[in-house]
Parts: sequence; C-alpha cells; structure tokens
Amino acid sequence: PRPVRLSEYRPSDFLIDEVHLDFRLDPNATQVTARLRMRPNPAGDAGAALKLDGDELKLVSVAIDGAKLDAEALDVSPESLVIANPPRGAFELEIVTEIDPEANTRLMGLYRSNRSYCTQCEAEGFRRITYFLDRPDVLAVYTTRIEGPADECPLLLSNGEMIENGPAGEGRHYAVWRDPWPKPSYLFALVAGDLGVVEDRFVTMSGRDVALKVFVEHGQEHRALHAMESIKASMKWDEEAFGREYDLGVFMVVAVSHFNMGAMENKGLNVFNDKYVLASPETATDGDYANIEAIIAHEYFHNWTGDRITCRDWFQLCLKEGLTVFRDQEFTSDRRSRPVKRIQDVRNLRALQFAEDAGPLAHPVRPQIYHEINNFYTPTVYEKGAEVIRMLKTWIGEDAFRAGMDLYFDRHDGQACTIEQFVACFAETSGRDLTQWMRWYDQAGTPEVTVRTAYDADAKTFAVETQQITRPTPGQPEKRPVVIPMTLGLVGPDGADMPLIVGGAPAEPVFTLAEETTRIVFENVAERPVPSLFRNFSAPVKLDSDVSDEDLLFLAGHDSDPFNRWQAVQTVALRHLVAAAAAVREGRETPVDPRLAEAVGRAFDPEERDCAFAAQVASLPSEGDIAREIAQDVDPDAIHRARDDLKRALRARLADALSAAYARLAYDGPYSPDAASAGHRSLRIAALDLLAAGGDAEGLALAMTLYKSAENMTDRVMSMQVLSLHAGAEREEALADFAGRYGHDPLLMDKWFLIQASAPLPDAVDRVEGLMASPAFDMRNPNRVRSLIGAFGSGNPTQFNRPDGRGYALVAGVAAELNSTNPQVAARLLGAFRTWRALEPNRRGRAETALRGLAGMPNLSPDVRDIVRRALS
Ligand code: BAL
Ligand code: ZN
Repeated sequence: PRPVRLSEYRPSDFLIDEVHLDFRLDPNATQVTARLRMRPNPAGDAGAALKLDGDELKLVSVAIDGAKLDAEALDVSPESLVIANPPRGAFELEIVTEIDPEANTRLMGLYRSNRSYCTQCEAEGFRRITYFLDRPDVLAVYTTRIEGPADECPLLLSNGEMIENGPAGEGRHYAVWRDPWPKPSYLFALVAGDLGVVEDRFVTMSGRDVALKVFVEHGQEHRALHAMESIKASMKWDEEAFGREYDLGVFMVVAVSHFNMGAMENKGLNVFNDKYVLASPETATDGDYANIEAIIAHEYFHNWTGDRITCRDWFQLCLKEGLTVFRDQEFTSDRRSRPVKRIQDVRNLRALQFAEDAGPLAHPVRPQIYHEINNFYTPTVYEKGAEVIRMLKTWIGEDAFRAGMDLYFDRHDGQACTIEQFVACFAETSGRDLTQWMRWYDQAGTPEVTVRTAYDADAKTFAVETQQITRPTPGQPEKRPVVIPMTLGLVGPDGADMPLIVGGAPAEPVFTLAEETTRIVFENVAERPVPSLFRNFSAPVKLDSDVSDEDLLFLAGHDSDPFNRWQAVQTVALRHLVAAAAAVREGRETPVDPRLAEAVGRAFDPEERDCAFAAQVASLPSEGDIAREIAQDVDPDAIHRARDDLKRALRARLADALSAAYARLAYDGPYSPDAASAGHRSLRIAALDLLAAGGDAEGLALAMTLYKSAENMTDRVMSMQVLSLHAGAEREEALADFAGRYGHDPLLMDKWFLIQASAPLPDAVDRVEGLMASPAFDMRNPNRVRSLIGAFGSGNPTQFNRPDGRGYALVAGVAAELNSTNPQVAARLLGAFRTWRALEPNRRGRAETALRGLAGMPNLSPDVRDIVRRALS
C-alpha cells in the first residue's frame, strides 16, 4: 500500500453528523446496519465520489434515502466501498454488513474474548465493523442498538448513556445507547457478555452524579476495587489540577483478557486489558497496583485530551498521547513521590525511547509519513511526546502553561486538532515565539549536549559552555538546533545552592540553549562550585559533561535536586561500567572506585528515610543503558559480565550494611500497596538482589526463605526473580512451586513466564521454546505472547543476542507465526530488533539474517512488513 504523508492531508469530502448503528450479535455472523446522516463537506471537493473505508468486510446491502443501490452503482471490495455519484445535498446512507467476531484473531474491530463480545477501533478498527469515513476528523453523534441472546449476553453496553432496553423475542433482548458528544469512529465501543460488576458513584464539581461501573469476569469483583478507587481519584484530580469535569451520567470500565494494547479510552466505556484492572493483595504486586492506578488515570484523562478534543489525523497522535501521558505522570507524582516518579519515567524514557531514537526505527514525535499507523504507538509518540510538554512547562513557567491548557480546552472543545493549534495556545499565553519549538515535534533523534565548565578564581566567575548536536536519523540527514531548557544550580562547598548572577543581575535557574553553542558566565562566584546540570531532567537530551566523578559523588550527597542526587550515582556507575565492559573484552579487570560503593551503600543507611528513592539509587544502570552509552560494536555478554562484576564487588564491600538493611527492613502487618510501603519493599529487595550477586549461597538462601514465607505477591515474585538469575536447585524449586500455586491464574502465570524468559542463563531459548508448549501458554492471547516472547526479546539482552543467532530466530519465528493471526502483536515483538545495528559484527550479521528471512516471507502483513523494511533500511 501507498504510504500516508502529513503533507497530503486533505479534509474529508463528506461529513457524517449522525450515526445509527444496529448490531444483531451472532458469534459467526453478526449483522451490522449503519444509518449515516451525511452531507458534503464545504471544505472538501464538491464533485467527489463517496469513498468509504473497509477491512475484511462482507457487504449485504446499501441504500441511499431508503432506495437500495444496485451493484452497478457501487464499486465494492472488502477494503472499500465507492459510490460514484452520491447526492450533492444531505442524505441518509444505510449500509448492512456481516462480520464474524469469532474468527477475528486480530483483535481489531468486533471480536470475542472468552465468551464476551468487545471492540477495539483505534486506530483503524471501525472499518472492520462497517464501511465508514474511518478518520479522526469526521465527528458524529452515535446511537447504538445492540441485540443479543439474553442468557449469554445479559450486558449490552456502548458509549454514552442507555436510553432504552427490553425483550426482542426468542430469548433475545436489546439495549439502545446514545452518546451526545460528537466523536470520531475510533472512539466507538461495544461490549456484550455476562460479566460481574463493581459499582460506585462520583459527584462532580458542578454536582453531576456519575454512576461508576467496573465490569470483570464473575468471581473477580474483589479484584476490581483498586481500579474503582483509581477512577474516583482520577476524576477528582482532573477537576483540581486542570478544572476538567466528567460529562456523562455513567463511566464504565470493562476488563477483557484478549487485548492488543493496555487499555482504550472509548467515550464513557473504557475497555481494558485485564492485566491493568485486576488486583488483590493475594494476586498483585506493588508494581501492578501502581500500573493500574496510572493506566486507569491515563484513559480517564483522555476524556478531555483525546475525546472532547481529538486529533485531526493520525500524524497528530502525540496531541492526545503525549499530553495524556504527561497528565498521568503528574497525577502519579501528586499521589506518590514526585522525585521517584520522575526517576522511573526517565529510566523508562531512556530504556525505550532513547533506544528507539538511536536506531533504524527512529521517527519524530510527529511523524511525517507512515505505512502502518499501528506501528506509531511508540515510546517516541507517547513518552517523548510527554517530555516535550513537560519541557514546555519548564520553559514558559507554570502560570503560562496552565493558562495555555485552559485556552486549549476553551478554544478547541469539540474539535479535531493539530499540534500547531495546541502550541499556538502556549505561544499566546507566554508571549513567546514557539516557531523553533516545533522542531521538537518534527525532528527525530536525541539531542546530545556537551557541557564544559571553567572556574576563574581571580575573576570569581564560572563559565558554562554548551554544545548541542542531533545525529542523523532515517530520512533526516540534517538536523538543526532545538530549544533546550537547562535547569541549573551551582552547589557550593557547603552543599548549599549559590546565588545565580548573570550580567550583573540575579538569574532564574532555567537557561535556554537554542543555538549550536551557548556560553553562560556566572559572576560573583566566591568559591569553585559544582554545577548541577539539567536538574529534574529538564530536557530529554543525552548529557556529556566534564563534571568529575568526585564532584558527581559530592552532588550525590548534597544536591538540593533529588533527581540529580540519583543521576550523579548513575553517571559514575555508568562511566565505570562502560570502561569495565571494554576491559572484559580485552581480558582485563577494572577496579571499582570505593567511593562509588560508598555512594550506593548510603542507600542502605539506617538514617535513609525515603526508601523508594534509596532503592532507585541502589539500582544500577541497566544493560541497555550501558549498551546505549557504548553505542557501537556492542557485545552484550561483556556488558552483562561487567555489570555482574560490579554487583559482586558491591556485595563484597557492602555485605554487612546489606545484611543489616535486609534484616531491618523486614516487616509484618497487613499488606498495603501505598507508595511508602511499596518503597520499603523495593529497598529490601534491592538489598537482597545485591546479597545474592554472583549466586552467593547465603544470599540465595535468604531469597528462598523470603519466597517461601512471603505474605504478599511483591515479595513472592521479587524473591523468585532474584532466584531466577542464578542457575541451581533454588531457582527450580521456586519456579515449580509458583506454577503449582498459581497455575490457574493467567495473569500470575504471565509473571512466571516473564521471569524465566528474562533470566540471562544459557538455557533461556530452550526454556522459552518449552514454555510455548505448556498448557498455560496461548499464542492467541497477547498478554501471554508479550510475557514470554516479548520479555525474552526486549528483556534478555544476552540470550536474545546469542552469538549463534538462536535468540533472533526464536523471536522472528514467532513474529512469522503471528503475522497473519495478529499482525499488530507480531510487529510489536520485532521492536526487539530496534538496536541491532549497534551490535558487534557477528551478532549484527545474524540479526540481519533473521530480519531478511522475514522480509522474504510471502503474505507479510503491512504491520510486519513496515517494521522489517525500516529495520533493514
Ligand atoms: N489510545 C490508545 C490507548 C491509549 O494510549 O490510551
Ligand atoms: Zn493514551
């Protein structure tokens, strides 16, 4: 198929004001009647044919204003329906299609999950239900009638509010839903089935009484309570933080077990992957609780940033996704620890988005071209998109930012918008020219900032010189400077921030780096300061500074910015690990700086009060972080060895402190997933992980004891994870025990799959292949595939990148298998190859062979073809 280009955007030639849908549910032959009130778009082409999108559709009939159209008047295929001469005024188009939900393994459009019917329409799934103008800038008001068997489907749900229901004869019944808010087709949803429900209420700030309902499988209701609490918290927070109120009498969340994404923000009827709804103290980890809260919030916040104001076209995806990620990050920061959330988000950004930006799949936050839009639900659109908004807030200040958001909501409510329209609101409220700012949306790649500093003791000045470059990315050989806000502090020898004086006057801490080079000279600097650069990670850049390890370790103990206290230890550790990985390849050893061990050891100090933060300090840069820093000729085994050696060295130096902390941090009492309790557990597990470094027998014994005595799922899973890193009887015992205890629970078995798939042991490929044949695995369920194959490809660097190529063959083989049944999930798995070009020559060659094998396959789906083509380009 032809690529789609932003530059070729044209308004639709027709508009749809009202949609009436009538579903007669049947597992293999659901009949859908769509009645569309249509008219020519004054902004479109006056004489144009009416061309509707379809995807694997079977047409039954078409009528215009009640008159059936003959086959000759139509040009129809499963992929499109063209009416050459539609009326030139308003008209009603009726289309009847027949679809087979049971056979819909792609999980796009209407499909079956367990015994329920459900839909997923973003981005282009609605066209698998009926022929339609399936584009986000066609907004209509929907009325949906659903008819189905009363016994099998007592619940019949759609967007908006139910206005009618009753019996339909022969054991069937019906319900009619009306959504008064105009929306694009991608926000349509239908759910029908026999589910349990948890109900509650929320009264909005203007007094609207909203019924809240979370639907789950019968018997799982007790696992929906945390999701319900998260809905109420999200509704309240959006009122307080952004003045946004809910706008229907009912808000529903439905958990389904087969889902391609995490969740979906359909108007009034969010459909969720059950992984992000179900939690109980017996079945969920602290991480699960936190994820559920964040994703419930994310989908709820879309009600304003996505649903009330949507995207003009799919190039603008970050308009709703980047903004909504920013909003959910803020929500979590307010509810939990702001510094810890920032650290987690930056870790995530670097691991996923920086990796994407550095490889062949790099693309701008707002792409200019796509072959398959499903492949652009990426860390760049989501996470970098959120960073750009956070950075804008840092740059223009909190007040102008909030005023800009208010203006955006006022001005564009009910519209399908562009990034330009969004950014214009902030240009207006801040009075700044944001022309250059737009490069953050249109230019791919992570800017690299080099900082060199000089203190002049005689002149009492401190000069900071910066240089920025962004390396070429696919399709963008030339890059221009971007506007980089650098929040900076100068830390004096006493650990306090020094005043910032520039040009004879006090300066704000946010400096603008808009040119290739910038020089800032601070005056009246009485003593040599240590610069704290990019506080709170004020811009998504890679930093290379001349701040010494010694100065960084000083910051680790004194910086008023918690993010940079954490970053300082990470940077020193990363410098060590890069050098150590090179030394491993040369058969040398690299001694560990005792000051680094001391800095890590401070995390376990009895005086340390913020356990969650301390756990972040104690958690070393990942193997992916090290690989990105090395950037080329990467040897994953050498990296793993270097990191392992550092962990052993830390264990040797800190053994007493680690043992003391592990004992001190023991706790009893009932489980609570709150941030402080979770932080406490995470620090204890960090101590355990280091105690077990190198397979130390005492450490493994502690892990085994914790596994057996665990009174909550976090301790059980995390101790199993520690054990799983070291081959031996303990590992096998814990894994077998876990399968015995939880074999009936698919979401818990996902954790069991993931832990085995990510273990850096030589049997990983055999093990994953074996697990694919286990009864708990199901290739049709995306959660199972992601837990086993996805985790192996993206979370097991040494085994995925085996020098013999078996890891690549495994992932490519599964992608080939899923290519026809679920191309979206297949393409997602291939993200594991996004860094293949940075590998050393042998592995690079083997990865290329696997990709070329896929490229040569007949009948490649557009999803897989697009990723393979770009990965090889
Ligand atoms: N819109 C797709 C799922 C999400 O980002 O919320
Ligand atoms: Zn979203």
